[in-house]
Amino acid sequence: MSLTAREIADVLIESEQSRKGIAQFSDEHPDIPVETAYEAQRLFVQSKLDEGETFVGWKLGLTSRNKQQAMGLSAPLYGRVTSGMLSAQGDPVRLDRFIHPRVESEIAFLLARDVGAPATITSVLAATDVVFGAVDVLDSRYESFQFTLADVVSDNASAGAFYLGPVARRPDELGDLRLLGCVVRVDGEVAMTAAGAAVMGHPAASVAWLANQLESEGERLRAGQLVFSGGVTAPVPVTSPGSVTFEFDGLGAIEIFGE
Ligand code: OOG
Ligand code: MG
Repeated sequence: MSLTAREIADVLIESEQSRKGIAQFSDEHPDIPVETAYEAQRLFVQSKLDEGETFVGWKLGLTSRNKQQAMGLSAPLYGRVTSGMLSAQGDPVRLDRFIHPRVESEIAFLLARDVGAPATITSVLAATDVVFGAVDVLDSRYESFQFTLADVVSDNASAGAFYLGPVARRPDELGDLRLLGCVVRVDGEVAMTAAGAAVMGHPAASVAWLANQLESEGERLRAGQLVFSGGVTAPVPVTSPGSVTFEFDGLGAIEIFGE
């Protein structure tokens, strides 16, 4: 018997609330269609909106080879971001609020205008108000932190929390986003380095992919929405004690610590 989107969403909602990891749905149900998974994601996120959170935007997943290799999946996907996921600078990642959090660097776009299809790097940049360096705190509800595309789509692209960096700049002030460098330090030591081009050749290409994808589903990327364009670097587990610092060229630094 195949699972319905409602059944999948209810298991994920319970897992997130109880902070208990679950087995991947694909273990028993390898054929869940991706459309069912997106509907499960919508219901999972709707449960947060029903509790008073607001919808703030989108997150892209698996848009860089660094991420695709780390997770063993090659197709991009999207998830939804709500107000309760936004953390303030200096807030610790509370280890008792998550199952097994990991952090990764991202480039975030705040849109000044809607982005219709066909979207391109140029149309995304023209519609962008400002760009931030950002951190995606992933927390897969799957106990193994492994998943198929349908599993991770249902699980809202492992969304846990997000941090925006201290500096917001217009794309034309930043220069070429492909060359925007990011240095990741774990406990002070340089652990990874990458540049914006790691994300689909240009981070705005990932936002364009999302705009085109949403339009094909009868939705639209809207003015005022925030878009996290996907991990530039591979994820790093959050520990206590321990710190992970993300330095972005021209966009400041974000320091993450577990507590
Ligand atoms: C899935 C979510 C992917 C990204 O930026 O690639 C993602 C995961 O890696 O858990 O957020
Ligand atoms: Mg991410």
